[in-house]
Amino acid sequence: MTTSNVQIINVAKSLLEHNDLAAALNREHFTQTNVLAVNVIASPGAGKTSLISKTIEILQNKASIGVIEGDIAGSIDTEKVLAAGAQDAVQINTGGNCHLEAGMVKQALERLNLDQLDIIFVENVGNLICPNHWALGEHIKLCLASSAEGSDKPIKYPDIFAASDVIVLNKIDLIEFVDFDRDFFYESVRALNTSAPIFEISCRTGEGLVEWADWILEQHKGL
Ligand SMILES: Nc1nc2c(ncn2[C@@H]2O[C@H](COP(=O)(O)OP(=O)(O)OP(=O)(O)O)[C@@H](O)[C@H]2O)c(=O)[nH]1
Ligand SMILES: [Mg+2]
Ligand SMILES: [Zn+2]
Repeated sequence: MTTSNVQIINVAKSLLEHNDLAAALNREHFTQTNVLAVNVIASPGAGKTSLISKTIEILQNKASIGVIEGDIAGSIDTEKVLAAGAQDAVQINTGGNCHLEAGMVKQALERLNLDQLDIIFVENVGNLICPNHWALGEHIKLCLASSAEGSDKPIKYPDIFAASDVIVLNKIDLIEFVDFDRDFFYESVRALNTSAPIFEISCRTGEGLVEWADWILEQHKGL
């Protein structure tokens, strides 16, 4: 059987191209309103909501922070960031989708007053794989790892570590309990990404959080 006349529609490619266009519009919207957009990507439970909440608390007198929360279901994380002092927050329930897409963020932006915000954190669905391929219009792609997941994550999920603008290692208070090999982690990250700053933090003890918060504030000023 010959396949020369078979027409193939590459759905995945066309969906991603469509997403990239929507992401570019979101990004323009963020930039025009002087809002720094941060796409927070990590596996489930690494500490995304904890990092966002702590950052809001530390920057409470320095920056007005909004949050877009992406979850399969529920609004627990939105309640947490509002309790931490977020200026505004919107929950997206993806209904099963394992990543956020630019169109979802566009809908969330219609509910937020960007003129009142300096920084928006978008907490992506817990997943180190496909969120990397779906641009949201962010200025900064943040890869959050935690010591409890093990030091081999950069080796196993190289794409997200390679593509990120900043890497945050959370739960450093647990390093000694979970046999996290810090040197191996750094070597693996640097083999993939030579330029992204790496911050070590603990949302439990507060270690490293002020340095991280200062850096993100500087990124807003540099927009
Ligand atoms: N020991 C320790 N626990 C932490 C730290 N940061 C977060 N946790 C705990 O880790 C658990 C998950 O934290 P979350 O901030 O909810 O993680 P998440 O990435 O938002 O989780 P999902 O939204 O469910 O994917 C919670 O029980 C936190 O209290 C830390 O630095 N050290
Ligand atoms: Mg969360
Ligand atoms: Zn996905």
